Amino acid sequence: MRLTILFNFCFVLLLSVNNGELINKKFPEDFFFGVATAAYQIEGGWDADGKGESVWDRWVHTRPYMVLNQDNGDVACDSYHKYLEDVEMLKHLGANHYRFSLSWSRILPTGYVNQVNQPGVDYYKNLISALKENGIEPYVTLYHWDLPQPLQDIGGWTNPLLVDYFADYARLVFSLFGDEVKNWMTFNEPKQPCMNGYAYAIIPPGYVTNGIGNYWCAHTIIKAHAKAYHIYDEEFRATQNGRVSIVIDSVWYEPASDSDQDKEAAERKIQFDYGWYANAIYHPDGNYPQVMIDRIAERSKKEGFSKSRLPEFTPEEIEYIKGTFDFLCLNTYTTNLVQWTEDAEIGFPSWEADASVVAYQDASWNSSASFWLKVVPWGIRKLLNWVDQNYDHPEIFITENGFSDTSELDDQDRINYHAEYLSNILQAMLEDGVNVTGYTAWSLLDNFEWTMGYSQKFGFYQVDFDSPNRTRTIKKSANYFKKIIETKCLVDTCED
Ligand code: PNW
Repeated sequence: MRLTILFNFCFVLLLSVNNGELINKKFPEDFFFGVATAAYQIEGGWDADGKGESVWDRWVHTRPYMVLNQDNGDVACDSYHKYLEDVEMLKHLGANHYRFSLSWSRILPTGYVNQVNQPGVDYYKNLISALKENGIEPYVTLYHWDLPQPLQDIGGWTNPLLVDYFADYARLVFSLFGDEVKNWMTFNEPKQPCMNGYAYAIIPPGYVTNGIGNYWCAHTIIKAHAKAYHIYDEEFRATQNGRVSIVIDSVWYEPASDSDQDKEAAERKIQFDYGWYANAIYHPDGNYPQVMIDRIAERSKKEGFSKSRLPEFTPEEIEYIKGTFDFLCLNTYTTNLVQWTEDAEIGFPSWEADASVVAYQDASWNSSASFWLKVVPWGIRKLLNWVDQNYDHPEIFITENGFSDTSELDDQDRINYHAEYLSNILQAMLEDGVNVTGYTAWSLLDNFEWTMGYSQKFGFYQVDFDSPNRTRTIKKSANYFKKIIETKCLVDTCED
């Protein structure tokens, strides 16, 4: 008996020092486990029952070659018609919450509140009721990149008028669904549409305005978020009692070496990347990170601009925006290494030149099907600690984390990914004191992965995109995740 205990003790010690092994402690009983999706990636029904055209509809129909295999989201997983099957899958998983997004154009076909599409409203009402009937908490994102095309036609997110049009939309959905929905996220990962849409032109609206348009895109979105938050606060919180936040994504930026220069470069990079969106909202002082303000002002001047390319918040705006969150929502998938380098020469302005650091991934890290997604479980623990320390120990809810392959039902790599990332999250909680209250796996089911079409699979359920039925089939990882939700434990048996 003693020997076995001794043996077990050594074994446990061995496990805990061996990076990649799993913690055998339990997540708290009230920890939330769920899964996420987004409207354009799963719904289909792109013009069904009065839905208006979004920028993604316009993009895939006019520039089909911009998506791998010319795939599009016209039908996607057909969740517009098959949402009850999705709810059945969520029930099987035992999900505590389901994070999904609303299609703005399905509710407001013109983007403006002058015309409400009742079948669109009913679709979300029905989905929300089905979730509530099954004890699954809806976590609802207002904007997951599918801007109504008419709002793009007046300039999209570079037009400050969108602050008010987004606010109108937010007020409407709070009033329509707020009795049932208690967790709201205004925007999903604004950095992705602002960079990929306004700098790199690989997603809609396809602009090449790096160093200017992407900064304005972010500026408008941050203000729109704050306005929606204040509307909730002033008009809905007292009766609806929910909470509102914004989802911002980041990779962890690890200094490539111990040198002070690499450490400074890694810190600068996370401020330019995550801090760009997060600082104004989550930091007790608000505003953009000082390093961005200073560097962009200096470079703009040298470039001959009359003022900084980074828009300015007025002191009133800084006050109005800061603190507009009830909990912090974080998406994260991977890690980059960062090396210091000489500042880029003055010339063509860009966000990259403004930051002037080298970021890359280690070729030895395990891969996924997505070129950007290397498996680096320890990175999430470091990122959580960084967020905890920089933003005054907030409640952190992980709103996305996941792994892509090219389609396996026996998806052991996905199981390993979630297990190892969750183990590092648990260490951040138990050993470092970070306040993480939820974990949302991307994704419930395989879906339209933007520029990569249907080639990269993130789901716990496979979808047969060749079949008109969009047949769903459970993967091995779904049952592993189900077991975690049931037991709050990553291994066979956990310490009590
Ligand atoms: C997220 N990166 O995007 C999105 O919220 C989802 O819509 C998407 O399907 C999912 O992650 C998987 O890609 C990201 O390069 C895209 O670090 C790229 C990165 C992060 C998130």
